[in-house]
Order: sequence, then structure tokens, then C-alpha cells
Amino acid sequence: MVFHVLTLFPEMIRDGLNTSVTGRALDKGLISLNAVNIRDFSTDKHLHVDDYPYGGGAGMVMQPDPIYRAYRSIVGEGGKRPRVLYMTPQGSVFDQPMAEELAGEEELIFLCGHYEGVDERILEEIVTDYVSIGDYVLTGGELPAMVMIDAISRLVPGVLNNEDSAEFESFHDNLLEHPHYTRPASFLGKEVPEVLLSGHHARIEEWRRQESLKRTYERRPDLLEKAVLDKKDLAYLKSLGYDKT
Ligand code: 6GU
Repeated sequence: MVFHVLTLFPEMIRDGLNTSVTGRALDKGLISLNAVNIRDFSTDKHLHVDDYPYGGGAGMVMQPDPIYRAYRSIVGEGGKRPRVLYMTPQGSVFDQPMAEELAGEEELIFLCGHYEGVDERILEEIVTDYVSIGDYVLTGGELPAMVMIDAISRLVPGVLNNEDSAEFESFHDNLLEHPHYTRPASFLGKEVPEVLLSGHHARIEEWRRQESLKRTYERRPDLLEKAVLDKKDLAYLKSLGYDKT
């Protein structure tokens, strides 16, 4: 999987992804990162990439030309055009199904805006998807691009050590994960749930399923609507007060 990022802060992108799981995936060549500095494509003698908004108003607007040239340095004329994701609070909200869908692409281009915005004409010309990471406003698209690259990378085969670990986690089946425990068995007077020490695998699995259901019911009841639940799950949820109408 190849991630291209068009940005004014390529170091932020590289530094943010060079560590931990994504850092190892980059080292192993399972993913690759091409952070392109839009400023390198300015033709202005002072390397300007922004200008005052037509019609007046506060702030500056990123000019279309350097972005277009940066884009053209990745995508040649006539070749196949990878999806271009523009990071904006006006986009569709990124979620796990979107991460899964994007993980099926061979190549993705992220466009990170700054200042008050980006000239509309370059967006019309190259952007295929408008994506937000949530309902709050950030100063630029770099953090959203890194969030998305992280979420997509962990779905690329080989990136996580354990083959199944991507599958059995929060949001798999739209349920939150059960709690985890490790040594010591007693910490600040708090004991590890006894069933986990029992070695009884069937009981452990049942306990984990119930904890997962309880947690989802308590913290994210909205997710239960989309969860795949069997009769036993529903009976347990009912005992907690969940009323599926
Ligand atoms: Cl994708 N970009 C920016 N600039 N702000 C955001 C966002 C994206 N998602 C939420 N806020």
C-alpha cells in the first residue's frame, strides 16, 4: 500500500508515522510513505503557496497551482488516477468500514489543507473523496491524514504480528472489546477476575463475550443496533436492562 501525502509539513507526517506499528510496517516495506512538500512546487520567488481570498475576508487561501504541480509529480498524464482524499471537517466522517474499504486500494493520495482553506478549483479538479475525522475543527489536515493512514495500515496483511488481531478488536461486530489483565494477579488490592485464572477456556470465552456486551451497552449503546447478536447475547443484555424494541 502506497500513501502519498500532499502537505506543507512533510516532516510532521514522516515523524508521526515512523514509530511503532506503522514505523515497522514502513521498515518492512509493507506500506510506503511519500510525503510531498507542496512548497517545493511553488514558482513564486519567495516560495509562497497562499494568497488573499477573492471577495475579501480573514485569512489566506492555498493557491491551486503548487498543489496541482505537486499532484502531477505523483500522477502522470493519462495514467491511472488514484483516489485523492481531501481532509476537511466538511467531509464524510471516517469510520472503520471506510478504513476497510480504503485498505483495498493500492495507492492513496491525501491532500492536507492549511490556512482558511484551499482554492475550490483544485479540489474540483483532483479530489475524489472529502473526509473528516470527527465533528471538531483542527488547524490542518496532517493529523487527520496520519489518523487515517494508521487505521488503514493496520488492516494491511502482515502489519499486525497476529493474523487475527485486527479482526477481534473493538468495532469488530460493532462490539467494544472486553477488558484485559496481566500480572500481577493483585494490584492495589484489586484482583484479576477469577475466571481468567481458571484455565477453563469455554467459561473464559463466555465471560469475555458478556464483558464485551456489557461494555458496549454501558459506553456505546448506539453500536448495539448494528451488532450481530444471538439469543444468548440478547438474554444477557436483557438481564442488564437492555430492551431491544
Ligand atoms: Cl479531516 N481536517 C481538518 N482540517 N479539520 C478537521 C478534520 C479534517 N476532521 C475534523 N476536523
